[in-house]
Amino acid sequence: MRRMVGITALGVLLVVGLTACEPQPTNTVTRPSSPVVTTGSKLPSLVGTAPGRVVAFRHTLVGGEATWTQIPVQVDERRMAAFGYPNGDSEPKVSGKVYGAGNATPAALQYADPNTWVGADPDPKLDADDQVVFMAADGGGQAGEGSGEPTGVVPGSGVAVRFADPRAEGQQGWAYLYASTGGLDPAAGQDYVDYDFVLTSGTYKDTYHWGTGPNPETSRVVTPTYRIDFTDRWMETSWKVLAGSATGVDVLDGHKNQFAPNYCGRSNATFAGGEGAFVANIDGPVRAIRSYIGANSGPSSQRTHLLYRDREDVITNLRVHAIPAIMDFLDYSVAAKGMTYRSSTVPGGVAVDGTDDPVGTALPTWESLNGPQGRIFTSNTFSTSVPGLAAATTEYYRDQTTPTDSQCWGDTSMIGASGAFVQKAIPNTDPSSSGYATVTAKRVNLFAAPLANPSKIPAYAADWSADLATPLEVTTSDYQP
Ligand SMILES: [Ca+2]
Ligand SMILES: [Ca+2]
Ligand SMILES: [Ca+2]
Ligand SMILES: [Ca+2]
Repeated sequence: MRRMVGITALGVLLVVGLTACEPQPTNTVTRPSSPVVTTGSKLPSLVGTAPGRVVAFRHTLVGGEATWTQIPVQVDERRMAAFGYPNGDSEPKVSGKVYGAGNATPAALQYADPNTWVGADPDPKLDADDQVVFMAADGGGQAGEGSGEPTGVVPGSGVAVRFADPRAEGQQGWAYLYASTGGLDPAAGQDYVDYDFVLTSGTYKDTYHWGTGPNPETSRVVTPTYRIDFTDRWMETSWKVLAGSATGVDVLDGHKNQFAPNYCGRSNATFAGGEGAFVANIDGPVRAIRSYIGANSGPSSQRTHLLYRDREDVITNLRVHAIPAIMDFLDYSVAAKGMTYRSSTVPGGVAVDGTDDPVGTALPTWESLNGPQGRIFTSNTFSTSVPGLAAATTEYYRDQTTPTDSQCWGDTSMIGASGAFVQKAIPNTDPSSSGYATVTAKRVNLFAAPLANPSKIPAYAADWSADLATPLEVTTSDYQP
């Protein structure tokens, strides 16, 4: 059809060009764990649509016939909110400040949540700063001329979202976002992630202790691939890989932060024991979001967990006065014994067995644990305005049944403990002081079935971490059927 139009209306010369531009019929991006995240600012024709009416489709040719299939999509609304400060649990609270109280403080763009003091987005429709997310693997090919539109949508409201892999020439896919007429579920009958936020004390707004913790939780995220448990803000204490033949035991002691090895004056336990507040707890079909602030004298320091079907992204925004150094590492549990630790600097691997190993201090680009318990890839990167931070960051590694360094919290051993030690004084990062620096850490954890041939892990993990460093390129355009 498209070629005939070209010949009739535009002449023979254009036929070659149009043939070269034939719509690509399938999604050729091979990043199954990657989300595609865009914002309302790139979807102007959908701005003003109720989030519950934003739906998505893939287009594929089946036997030459255009076929539209609905795919899960999620709108996560965002709003500006002041951080505030906890003036006391009984202090009257207002929406629009993360702590619900406190005098004038800086504001930041936050995920909106009517069940926290951040509150609902003042604009209840899709607006420029709201995020729209679907999984790259759910995309399809490009809908060519004559493909028509899916049923159940507002005619002419479609936006083509193209996502391309900058590491693989020509690998690209598409999804089509639409406003529905009201009869379609944006989840498309799917639910990739299940998040239960459970405070032991009761409902958040009624029972949280903003001024002084702890605030115990039995919260957890479950997907077909993994389960993660959280026992408080900053306390991520259980990882179970559920994919394939993984045994499903809890291999994690904790995701840990300290100023330095063997120094427990500040740790996740003291963060949870100090002041703090939740930003958002969101459980959608595509991802869950768990975001909170408050780490002792950094009351606005923030951690946001973005939990997808196969992967957890942990974003940490340091907002604190000058500190001497910082660590971010994973301490595994005795149940991780029998796994093999590998990294970009130790690709051959060492045994996770409670006996120390010759792992150097060069910071790796990826780390991995693999064994009958499951497979974990992790990537830990920092973006910062502090000069020389990367050069001063080294690998911290301990595999000791009886550790020489204090545990600070958790169990009594350090099993395959591995991560980053920023051995550099960090200037003030608190935006309530002028002239502040920025430090943002991003740790991405991928969970998967045990790999039958673990010698392939270095190649797989290197490719995965290179993908993380080179995100999909996302472009949007109005779709004219
Ligand atoms: Ca908004
Ligand atoms: Ca909105
Ligand atoms: Ca060992
Ligand atoms: Ca431990």
